[in-house]
Amino acid sequence: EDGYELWLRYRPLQGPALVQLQAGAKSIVRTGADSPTLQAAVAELKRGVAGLTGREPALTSRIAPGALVLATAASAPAGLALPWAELGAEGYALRRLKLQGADVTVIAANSDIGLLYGSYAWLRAAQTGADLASLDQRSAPKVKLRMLNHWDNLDRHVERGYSGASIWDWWKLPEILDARYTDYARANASLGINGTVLNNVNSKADSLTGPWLAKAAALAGVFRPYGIKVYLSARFSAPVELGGLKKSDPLDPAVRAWWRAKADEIYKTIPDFGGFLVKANSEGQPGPQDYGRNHADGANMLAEALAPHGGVVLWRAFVYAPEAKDRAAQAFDEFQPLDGKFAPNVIVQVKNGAIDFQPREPFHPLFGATPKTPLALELQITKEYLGFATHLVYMGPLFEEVLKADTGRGGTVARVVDGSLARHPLTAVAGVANIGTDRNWSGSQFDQANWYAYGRMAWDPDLTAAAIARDWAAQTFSTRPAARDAIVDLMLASREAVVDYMTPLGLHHLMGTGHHYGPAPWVDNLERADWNPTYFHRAAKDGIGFDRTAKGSNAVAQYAPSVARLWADPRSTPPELLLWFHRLPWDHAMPSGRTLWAELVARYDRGVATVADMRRRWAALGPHIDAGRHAEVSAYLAQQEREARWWRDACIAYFQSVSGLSLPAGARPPERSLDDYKAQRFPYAPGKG
Ligand code: BDP
Repeated sequence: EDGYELWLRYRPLQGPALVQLQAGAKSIVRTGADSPTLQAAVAELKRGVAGLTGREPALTSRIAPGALVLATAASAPAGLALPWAELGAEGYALRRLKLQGADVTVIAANSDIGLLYGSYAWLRAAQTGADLASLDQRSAPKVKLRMLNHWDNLDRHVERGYSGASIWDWWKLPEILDARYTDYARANASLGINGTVLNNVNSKADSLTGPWLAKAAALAGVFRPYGIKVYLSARFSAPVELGGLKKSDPLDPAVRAWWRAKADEIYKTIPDFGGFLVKANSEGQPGPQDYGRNHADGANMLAEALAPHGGVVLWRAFVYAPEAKDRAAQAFDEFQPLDGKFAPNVIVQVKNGAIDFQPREPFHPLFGATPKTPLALELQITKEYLGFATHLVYMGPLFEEVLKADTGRGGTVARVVDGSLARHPLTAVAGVANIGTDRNWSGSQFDQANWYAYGRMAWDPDLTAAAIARDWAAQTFSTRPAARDAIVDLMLASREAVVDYMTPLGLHHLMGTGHHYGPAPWVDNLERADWNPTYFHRAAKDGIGFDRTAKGSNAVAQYAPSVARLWADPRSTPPELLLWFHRLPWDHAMPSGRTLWAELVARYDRGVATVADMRRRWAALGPHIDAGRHAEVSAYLAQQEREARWWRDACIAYFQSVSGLSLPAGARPPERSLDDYKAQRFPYAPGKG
């Protein structure tokens, strides 16, 4: 096995699970009219059952014992009573029941796409050992737009991509449709992902020209049966670059007319086009502020162009200027005052934390602070700051941590994002994809789990990382409970490990310049202060940490009072976030009884030890995993352990050099000198912009 099949492997079941499945999937009955989406559902059920039992069920129209019956509310056979209204437009019910005297399994929904989602859910139940004889499940997505954001350039380089080139073979499109596009759609539909932004947020205007729209339309055609809409990142200055206008001022009528005409053209080519994602006035991208306008002016102009067609604008809040006194505070300062100023088809897309996809950040203070504006949560599935594809880090716990965070403004981040807190009908979640041309799609076997966990949580933000890991491990590696549970334990330990060996105790952005892979806490000479690790950790002889209390930048005051009160005081700040909010002396007493310095060293050590332990646990799983994938993961873990040590040693050597303190008793001295670590250069690291 090489991982290409992802979690849709459908390997033969054994024992009682096999007997049960054989009895419950003898035939497939379609009650409604045929459609490409239904064909996809039937094809997947056939493929899945054939793989799991060795026998492909036939498609018939006769309800007989052991049938799998696909029924929509409109096509439901007589006698089928279900809580249809609760399933909504995309939800499904799976139920074992008696229909016209026959014992059958019903996959029910209000729409064909609901039936497709239900088919995947039923196959998942079959693969993960659910009791099919008493099946009774119901699920509807809590978030409306469940999106992947591809940071794919038109030359197929993927910004922050660690799994090969872009899977969009632009040069050969629109004529040549790679079979991967269909497998991509299947994988996403199996999770409920229903939107994909094809191109990088650092975008080129070319993607909005006729030839490129034709390519996007070809992809949209492949994805349509799977319920996935295509979106594009729009370059704000396109009216100048493509339209020959003098400026792209959002209040200029000529500019507005250009975008309206562009939207009309797009919808002629792609009738169900989703809309635009925009990175504006961020890291050098053009935007409304170039003309003295604000983000709402810019977003609303695009929203006006898309509105007649039902399109939406996802406007990113990832902004920070060199002059800001605290990079973490700027997005809130710029966007919170605009609450209520955005058009109804605009969603502001906010990263999970206020800095930048770090191994750990407190939730972004904008969540809950803009009740009149729907906010999308942007997560980064590709592990730019968490060891690329080589380090095994299961991000489920990171996603869960932010979704469960209580904003102090009436609910958790999940309740902000799913719109229930402020009653927004338009809601979205976005994940920066980790997908590329590698056979295993994600650069490593375990990085598939991050795509999977993202999709499952986008559908249901209340799922736990542990439950998702169980499903994924069973579908991907082994249905034997002991093996599955051992894999899950290893996965669940991995996120805290990376925090420990990279940036413990609330430290952040200590990564090497540009590539963001290895440690470089010493860097202090970049063009912008807020790109320097020294800006973020502020370590010196007298202490370490970024003071975001009233004595410092006061960014903590952007949180709701109940949260701000806790985090403004080092005694009530959880150790995990301590140095994010506070600058403290090295001998500050920690809850563990250690000094801050000793605690820092202990956490770095713990991170390395956890990776060593993950390696041992994986080695013990050898007999349960196919040799190819087992060996591949083992090799990656060996590299991860070596690099966890590198992180630990380089950071400790550096912090020791500024603190002047000796190592706590018994701690292992760094393997090499600080100068050695500093001298390392990585000019050809993958994924840079
Ligand atoms: C940063 C990445 C950069 C992205 C940027 C963004 O390093 O490549 O363009 O985020 O989100 O973390 O726009």
